Amino acid sequence: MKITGVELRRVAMPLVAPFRTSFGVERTRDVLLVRVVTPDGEGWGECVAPAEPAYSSEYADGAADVMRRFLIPALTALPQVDAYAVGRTLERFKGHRMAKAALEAAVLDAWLRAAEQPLSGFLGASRERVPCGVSVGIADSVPELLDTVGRHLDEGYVRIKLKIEPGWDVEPVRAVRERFGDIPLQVDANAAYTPADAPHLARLDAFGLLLIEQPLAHDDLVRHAELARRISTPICLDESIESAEHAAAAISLGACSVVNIKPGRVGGYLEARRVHDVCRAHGVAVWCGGMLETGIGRGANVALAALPGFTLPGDTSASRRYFATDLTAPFELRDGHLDVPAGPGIGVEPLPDVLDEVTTAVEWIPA
Ligand code: OSB
Ligand code: MG
Repeated sequence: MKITGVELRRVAMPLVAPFRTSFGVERTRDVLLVRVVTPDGEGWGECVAPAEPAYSSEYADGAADVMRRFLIPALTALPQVDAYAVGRTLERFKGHRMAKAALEAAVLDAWLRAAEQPLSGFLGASRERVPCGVSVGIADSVPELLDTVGRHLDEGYVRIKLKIEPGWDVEPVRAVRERFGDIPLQVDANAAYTPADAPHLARLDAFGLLLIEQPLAHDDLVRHAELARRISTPICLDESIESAEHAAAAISLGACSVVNIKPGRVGGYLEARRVHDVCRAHGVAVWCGGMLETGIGRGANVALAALPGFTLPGDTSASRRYFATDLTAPFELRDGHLDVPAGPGIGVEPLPDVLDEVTTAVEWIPA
């Protein structure tokens, strides 16, 4: 397969409600989509880099820049490309994992469509539907939070994740436990705490949480390991794990006992599968994280979440939790689960009318 050219497309996707975390508030997703065109067909990828470099160092304009300057020319120069060639070819460029992941996803989609194979089967999925959790942002008040959580439980979500930060942690967790009892509950700090907060974080031990996600800085595996010895809530890493090597290091240090896998954060679905394999070999549970994806990224995430090591519900929520109108046919929750797309490639494609309506910019980069 030879690449004819790559389209970079920006779409503005208003969220149904603002999403607040310890690192900022998101109201509209400004998504960078990648369309890879080949003589054998085309493929789509979604770049999860947010508008601002506040979750990690990547941001959408930066991802578009590194793609058009370096990554895309390296790929279009290849006489032949397949999904494995993408990572190999781009390896000499440091970092920029979200940008690389989006290109690899689009090539994977085109390549698997040409071979008429679904992504789930290619990755080694063992299920046709996946259980879904929902990530609940920091609220303005506890009553408002309880309303939101109650609504999600009524919709059928099988696990609730609360975003926390200093000043919004023990109180909301206690309120959710008191109102909703023994539901599967976990929290995500997005690196908002320091090692000095260990005694405070130990107060969460009383609530029987499934896990606490990324309490400390992304580059501090050693002190996550120290914290793990001081609290009984299992530590899950998100921002700290950018590759299978990071996962192996974190496990051998005792820095985590659970890993959140986001394909964008680790540089693509092939590396995401390697992270899964390393964790599974060590008996470390994994689950599929999310970055408020449209249906394009969601379809691929749901395929990944169907692998056998994904033993905890993911942040793979239904389309309507994010958008009034998704880019693809909507993903709908049935009995707390999403169906894994069965069609070739990622199994979904943008609806042309919706795509036209939300597009803010298009750029064609020929080979
Ligand atoms: O830390 O998991 C995170 C969204 C954007 C950036 C980081 C995170 C999140 C979420 C939402 O928690 C997950 C989702 O529903 O897509
Ligand atoms: Mg997280």
